[in-house]
Amino acid sequence: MRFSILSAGLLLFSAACSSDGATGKVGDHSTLINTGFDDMAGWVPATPSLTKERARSGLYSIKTDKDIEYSLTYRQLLADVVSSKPRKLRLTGWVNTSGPDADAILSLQILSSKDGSTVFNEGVNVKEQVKKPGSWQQVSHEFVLPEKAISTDELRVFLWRAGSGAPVYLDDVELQLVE
Ligand SMILES: [Ca+2]
Repeated sequence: MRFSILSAGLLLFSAACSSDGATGKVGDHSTLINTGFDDMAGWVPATPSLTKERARSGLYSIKTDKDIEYSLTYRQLLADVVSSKPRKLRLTGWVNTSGPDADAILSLQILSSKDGSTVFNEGVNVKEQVKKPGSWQQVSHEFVLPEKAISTDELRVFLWRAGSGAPVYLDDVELQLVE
């Protein structure tokens, strides 16, 4: 699935996702990002996307709804996430939808550091994978990155409201280096 997100808007904040300093090296299936969002409260600008309405871990998750098109967003240079050129990344998250019409895309995006143009933009359609509203379900996808992605490009991970605007919650997000 491809879609265009060029106007990410004001709700894009740099999220201080925790990462394990012992990982992030090529050669194993390293965990590059691993967060349950609970450490972020107080450290990021106030945003309605960071919510205590539902949580799989701790007290917090992030959400999209009728007023939040883009969730709190992870933004980091590729070079600061992984030490050499990644070819394949696995993104995993736990999603809780508020009803059968709730829809969102768990998105992985790479933007050019030169001009902000989109180098890569794919996502996991939550509605296609989550069949039981109200319960936490895991979604996962492996993204094959294009050869043109370079270390100075910016990696973004976020939830994008794609459908009705009914709330969709995301918790316990992990990004792994596959190869
Ligand atoms: Ca949490």
